[in-house]
Amino acid sequence: MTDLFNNLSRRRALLAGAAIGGAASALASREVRAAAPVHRWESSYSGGSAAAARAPGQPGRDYQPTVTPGGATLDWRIVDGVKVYHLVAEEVDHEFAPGLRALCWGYNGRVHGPTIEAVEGDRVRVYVTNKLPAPTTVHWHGIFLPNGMDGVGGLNQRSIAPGETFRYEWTFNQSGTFMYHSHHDEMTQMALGMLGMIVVHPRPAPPGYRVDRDFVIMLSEWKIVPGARRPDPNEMTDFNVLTMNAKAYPGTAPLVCRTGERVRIRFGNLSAMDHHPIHLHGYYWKVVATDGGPLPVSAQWPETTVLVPVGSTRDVEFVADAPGDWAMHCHMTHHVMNQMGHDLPNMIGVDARKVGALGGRVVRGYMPMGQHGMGDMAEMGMPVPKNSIPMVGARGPFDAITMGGMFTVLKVRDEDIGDGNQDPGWYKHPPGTVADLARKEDMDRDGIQT
Ligand SMILES: [Cu+2]
Repeated sequence: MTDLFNNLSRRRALLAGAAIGGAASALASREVRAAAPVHRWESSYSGGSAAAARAPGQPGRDYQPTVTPGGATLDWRIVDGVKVYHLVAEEVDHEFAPGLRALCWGYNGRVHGPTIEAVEGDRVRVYVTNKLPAPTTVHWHGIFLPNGMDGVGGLNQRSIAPGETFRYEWTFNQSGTFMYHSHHDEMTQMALGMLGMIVVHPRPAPPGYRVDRDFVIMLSEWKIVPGARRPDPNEMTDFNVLTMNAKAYPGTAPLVCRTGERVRIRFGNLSAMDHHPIHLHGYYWKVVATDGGPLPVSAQWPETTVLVPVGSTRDVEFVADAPGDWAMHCHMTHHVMNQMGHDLPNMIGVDARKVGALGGRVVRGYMPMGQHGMGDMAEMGMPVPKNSIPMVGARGPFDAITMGGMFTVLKVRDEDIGDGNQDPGWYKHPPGTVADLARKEDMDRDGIQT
């Protein structure tokens, strides 16, 4: 018993010593790291000084700029070797898709805010002006910075009152895909759209880092009651507008690239409650990084669907070697619907025409589920209430595309696509490569009886 007690005491003493020693050595290593180049795999503290900063990274020379389809990249200017950015938090009348607008909260006239792009070693100063009627802050998700720059209202700073401008400043001592968002009244402000992406390019770029197309996509979810002017931040489960860069299909921008190009897509997810498994048709990609940094090559894994959990980023890479129009979407089927009412009665197999007429007399604009499913609605071009979008459906090159929400198209073309910012239209399939009515002689030959 005494031995056991002694052992425990000694163990506690050892642990205590280890903790003190550990803290001291951690501090020491931080100082060493401040002077030496930081290894990309290690955590590092950028410190409050500009000592570790390098000359501001320049597009073209130090990095290939990213593209945020349907969005934008934040402008900056250099003042005395520091990259200066300005975010203005404000109300924005935002279009999610043709026919659906809502008064959201965003940055610089956009929902979501523009992508902040920088290079490892950049000293950055971000001014945040609050033009909202409520206090706000900005948190820089995944970024190593001095604690007082972390942006958690009340904990790291006082909140930015309406009309005030705050200054945030740090040195990027890491590279990767990160995010920013309000960290004051998070539930309300994030549900209204106060999110954005951050991309920090490595310097120097390691072998294989440069790609031909580097896309940035923020995933989020909203509750917008058909006809309402504002998203409802109180919703916890029943989201009805699912977006990529705050656009719902058919409002999403396509990803355009040329056959053979190397492509990276950086996904971030700041949805309130849902993770999104994003699936690309026609390819597999490699998951190469998270918001914790790049994965060693030996740890990268191939997938056709990458799960992007809430509060995370995932970078995927592939070679776009197959021309065509390839669907890319969240694989949760309710996340590719628009303004779906989830308390609809199940009408599969029911003659919906009679019920629809009855319902229309009681509730104006009543829309039952189709007798054969939701595809009926896309086919019929169902009328929808003012300021709302059909649950499914956009016109495709063949007939209705019965998907909405978190859906877009990767358009890979053999021909010149310019800077890739123009939609090249629908893919023109080589003759004989499109699924179509089976010919009788083929079915006879193959023993297919119908
Ligand atoms: Cu989803």
